[in-house]
Amino acid sequence: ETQIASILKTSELYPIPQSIKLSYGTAGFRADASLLESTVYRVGILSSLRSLKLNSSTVGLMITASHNKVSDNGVKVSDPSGGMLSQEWEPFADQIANASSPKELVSLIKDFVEKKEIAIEKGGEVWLGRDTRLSGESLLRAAEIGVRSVLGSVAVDVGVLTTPQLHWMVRAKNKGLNATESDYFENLITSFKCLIGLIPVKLESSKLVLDGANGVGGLKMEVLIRSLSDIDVEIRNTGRDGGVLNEGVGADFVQKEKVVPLGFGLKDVGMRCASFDGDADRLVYFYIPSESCGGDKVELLDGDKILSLFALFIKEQLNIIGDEGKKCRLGVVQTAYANGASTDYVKEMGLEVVFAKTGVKHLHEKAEEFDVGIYFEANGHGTILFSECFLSWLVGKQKDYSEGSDKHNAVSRLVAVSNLINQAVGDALSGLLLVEVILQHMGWSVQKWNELYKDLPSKQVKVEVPDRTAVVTTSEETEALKPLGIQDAINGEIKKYQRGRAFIRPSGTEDVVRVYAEASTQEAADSLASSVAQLVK
Ligand code: 16G
Ligand code: ZN
Repeated sequence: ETQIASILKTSELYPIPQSIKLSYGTAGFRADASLLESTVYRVGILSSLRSLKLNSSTVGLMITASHNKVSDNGVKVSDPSGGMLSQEWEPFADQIANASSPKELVSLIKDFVEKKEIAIEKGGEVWLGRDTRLSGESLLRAAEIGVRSVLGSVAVDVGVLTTPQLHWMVRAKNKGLNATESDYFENLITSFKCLIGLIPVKLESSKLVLDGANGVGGLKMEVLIRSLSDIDVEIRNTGRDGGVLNEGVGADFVQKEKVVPLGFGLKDVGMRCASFDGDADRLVYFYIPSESCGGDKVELLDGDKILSLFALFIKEQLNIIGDEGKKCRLGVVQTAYANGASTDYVKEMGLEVVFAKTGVKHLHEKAEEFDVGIYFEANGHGTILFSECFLSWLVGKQKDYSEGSDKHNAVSRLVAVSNLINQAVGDALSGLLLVEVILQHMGWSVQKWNELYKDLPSKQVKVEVPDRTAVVTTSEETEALKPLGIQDAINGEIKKYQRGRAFIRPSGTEDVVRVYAEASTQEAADSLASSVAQLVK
């Protein structure tokens, strides 16, 4: 009874705004920041319950709207594993976020607690992080009040962080490891240095120019590079020079528009450049090919290219280990958005490729089925997962092989990669360090890396429709099952183009249907995209 009173009382502080319908969607709630206090408060309650359900393990609550505009904000939950909130709990998240009165809220919670047999006595623990958005401060207070309104639960403000830092810290905490932000940095520094130390022929490395999207990632990178030699990074768009978060900058902008972010131009022709998104869970690389292109078009190295580089490096180490290394099931997970040329490339390397629905939680799940599973979305979100079993095999081999032998070095590299790469979730900081060390290992420039394969020209458009749920796709989103007949019509268009491929899917984050098309020339891809868009209208 006191529990119910507690929630009734705090929920009066956070009335739900009129006329807003929220959905947890692909990766949490997002809306104009001014509308979100009641939502974040309620997600605070959910996080406490999630912690309680899992024996008071630590749960993470992140306040960010990622690559979206600065006036937006959002909230998402990290499960104790460091992965995304279990999808089983998403409907409950939707229900309570939309509950129209304190009474309805309390009754939904009561039913859920009974159904899931959650014991409220012990108290849960929730770690709260936020990105650099100013609206994050008051939203964080709302989250704290939500967490604490579940009696006995504690809220820990872990400050301004990247999304992947919070996921990493939650994962480490629940594994009983050191889990502060400085432990995160320490871990990156140690494993990076280890990989650098294992480079066979070390050349002088060239400068990298980083676009921090005027967000949290650039700031954290500044801290990180203070402790790193062997890498020369110039960071632009830190947000301190008056730039606005995600406005004309960042990984999402560069990947979608294929033009340079603000602060980059002719002076950077040929330089190796990279962009983070607003909460630093996405990474893309690019370079400006030549002055003759006007200095604003970029050659993009997207998530698919990063994935290909990682796959190549890991495969090389397994080959060095020899027959025993070949037993490792190395696989790749992509989405329908992956450039067809990248899929061909990893298949030719002899790797297994599987497809997942858009959204990190779907890729992550499929990558867990391999000994080493590499997943990436073309937009730059991805990571590498090592199975426990394979990792302990590697650690055992480190003892068997003699120190300094090729096999010992290869095994040590793989162990270091497993520490460097964030296994909770895709992480722009750790991904960047891994790209940098692999390029140094290979002795490659960004241009050389780009030549692994040539992207097929592609085009994306969005179509506004009265009801996007009318479009239903197969589980891999490569084909539309509904509206009836539309897939046949799409296939009819595809047939007209050399290397043509196209699909439609309802967005998980916006009220639109997305169209993707690729073909052998840019003109053909554009034209295929527009004819498919016509079919959707
Ligand atoms: C979310 C997803 C991203 C996905 C995008 C698709 C996470 C952390 N983020 O931003 O991976 O690519 O949604 O958006 O899962 P869409 O459904 O609107 O195309
Ligand atoms: Zn993001």
